[in-house]
Amino acid sequence: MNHLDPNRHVRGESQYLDDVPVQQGTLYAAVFESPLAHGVLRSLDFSAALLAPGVARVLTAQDIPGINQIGGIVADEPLLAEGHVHFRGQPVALVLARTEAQAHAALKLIKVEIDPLPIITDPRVAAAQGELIVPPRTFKIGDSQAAWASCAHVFEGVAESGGQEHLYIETQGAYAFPTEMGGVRMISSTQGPTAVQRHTAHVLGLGMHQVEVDVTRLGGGFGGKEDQATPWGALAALGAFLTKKPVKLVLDRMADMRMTGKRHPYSSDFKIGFDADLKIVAYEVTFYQNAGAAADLSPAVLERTLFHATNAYFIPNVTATAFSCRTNLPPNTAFRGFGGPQGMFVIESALAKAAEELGVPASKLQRRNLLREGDLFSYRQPAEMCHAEQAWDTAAQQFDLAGMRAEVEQFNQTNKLKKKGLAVMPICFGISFTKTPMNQTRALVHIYSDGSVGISTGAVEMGQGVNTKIAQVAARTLGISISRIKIETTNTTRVANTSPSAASATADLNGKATEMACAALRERLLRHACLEYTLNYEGLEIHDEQVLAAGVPAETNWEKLVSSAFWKRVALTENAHYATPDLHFDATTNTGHPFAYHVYGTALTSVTVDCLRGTYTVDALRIAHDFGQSFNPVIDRGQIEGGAVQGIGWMTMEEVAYNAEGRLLSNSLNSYKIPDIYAAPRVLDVHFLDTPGHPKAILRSKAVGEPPLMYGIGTYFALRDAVRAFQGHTALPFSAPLTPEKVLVSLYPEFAHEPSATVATAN
Ligand code: LUZ
Ligand code: MOS
Repeated sequence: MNHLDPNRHVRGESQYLDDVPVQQGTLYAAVFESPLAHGVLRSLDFSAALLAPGVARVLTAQDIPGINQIGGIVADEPLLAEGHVHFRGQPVALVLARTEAQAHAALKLIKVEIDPLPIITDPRVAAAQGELIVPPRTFKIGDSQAAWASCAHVFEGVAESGGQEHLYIETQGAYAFPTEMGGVRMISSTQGPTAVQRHTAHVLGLGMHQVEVDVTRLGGGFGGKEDQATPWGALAALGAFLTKKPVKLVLDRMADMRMTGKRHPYSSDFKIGFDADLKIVAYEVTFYQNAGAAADLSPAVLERTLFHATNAYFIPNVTATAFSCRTNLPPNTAFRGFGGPQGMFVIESALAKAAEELGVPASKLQRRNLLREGDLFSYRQPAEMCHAEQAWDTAAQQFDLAGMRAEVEQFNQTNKLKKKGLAVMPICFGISFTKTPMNQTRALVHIYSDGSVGISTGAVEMGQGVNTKIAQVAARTLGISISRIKIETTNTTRVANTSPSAASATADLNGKATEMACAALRERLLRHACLEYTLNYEGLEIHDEQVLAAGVPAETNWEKLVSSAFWKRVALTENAHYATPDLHFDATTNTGHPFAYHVYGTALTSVTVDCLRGTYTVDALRIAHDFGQSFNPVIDRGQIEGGAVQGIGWMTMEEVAYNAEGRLLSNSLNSYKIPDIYAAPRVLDVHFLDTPGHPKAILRSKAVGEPPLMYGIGTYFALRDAVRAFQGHTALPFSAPLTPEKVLVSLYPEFAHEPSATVATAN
């Protein structure tokens, strides 16, 4: 079974937001952004813009009929700036014009006066000034403070990881239409149709029933459209509501890069202690998250950092504290892994530091401290059906870790100007929204009287293949061919109150709801078949084996059965609700059972560094991954490959750079580089671990969206290994991304200057 969509994509038949035929009378919107990162909004003069060719209206906060607020977890984010501006790129006004070019031309005629205020871009500076989004959180198990005394070895350090631009191929946008009842209907490129609906309703002062959001598919999301599709949807809807004309708003690439948030950069302090056997006794870590100028999803991202602070290791004494720090940057947001990768980078740095100081391979410390069945995480959920050691040992055997290591050492002994490095990266990632109530969804399944089937769920297709998986689940459960099944658009009027397609949980949640609805329909059809064909079987339990045994006439098929059920007035539509069972979490004690299950795996990474130029190649990435019982190995392998390469990008070449004024320097693809085919690993092997899967995973096929991103962290440590092989094992800072520029400086620390922004300036 392949992914159902790529043939259509390649032929250009797939419809994205910008492919929707434009209705006559459509107005195009362009956003006027704050040119300063912090200040008091003194005046806004758009009189000249109003007179410009084609301009229909200019909207500001004063035009909002409902409330000027789109904050989710914290109500701290206006749709359009009012009184103050808090980041460069913050939406201040919306121009509506007859063409896109006219709308953009009019932006240049708007004059704004802002009294500047001090700008903070560093999370530690923000924390020192008490600029926190929410109060700090601490996850604690055991007593790390008391444990230091019993440690044979203690190491401390600092680790920093950078931001990451989502760079979905389709930029943010929405197309809104006024409806006859005074509401709006819109097409939005969002992972969270309900979030767009809810906030738009608030902004317009309407009930949610007056706002319909429809999503066919996205050209990528990666978390960037979990919360941050909302402003563009609400702005387009505001325009349509006020002008009674269709309004289309699509961000161009540079506007998208400037105005939207990214992965959160973190700066963290760690302290780790071992006993004489090199078992980890205690770990203390403090995370400073750069949240940007508003909460967005930062508190939830912060929480997942704490959940994953110990990665795949068992540590009996942990104190992990996290600060969400308010800075004058665009609000940072969800990005594949959702804070988990940032937490894992720090524990891996701590282990690397310990290994370097002790003079032992990091892999020895890593392997010795892997989670085992029943071990408790700091939040008191036990590791159940734990495959951490199995993943490690399988990877080591399957891919000959010892042989890879020997090859690296051999190479390094015989080469002076090129060095190889190696790292092992185990992962453990919790599956479920950490906010328990979000783990629910619904599926609406229609069987049409001709036997064809239409399915609506809360799942948004963004290239990850969730529609294919849902169709497979339905085909299996109903016992029909996939060609009879259509997955409908994601629409708030068919499936309401949905969680975003996020947290790797979309196929599990919506697949389970689909399975439930299809199972109910199948049961009903079997019951009908018994009545039709086996009336003599009194008191028959309705199971398909028995129905078959009961001798359904050979000429009966699915179409005939459905048709006869219809004529007997049997209901052929079913709506099922699925909520992941047995989840709970107490945010006052930070304990509970927040995850349905965990996903495990191990990656081996080898790299070669050119020690004259600082450039490098990833020679091999070899992964043993816990898929459970994959029912679509093509899609699942694709997720592992794509996620791992995206993680390598975050750790190596993707450098989000702002200057001290809060201006994005890496504002285009000239200055922001993501991995291309040349940067991808030369060899990328994926081994499917033999694991049973989990009953809470759809058809026992475990979630695959986010976990593989963290394999990319191994590349950072492999590069570090190679650099140290060259320059004689001096201390290096733990600072990602490890760009070629940084590698070069690390190779020749004696020539290092103060680090400066390494990217080209903006145009
Ligand atoms: N979104 C969210 C997420 O709201 N809660 C989560 O736990 C989560 N995890 C990963 C990605 N998105
Ligand atoms: Mo996501 S980071 O699961 O939208």
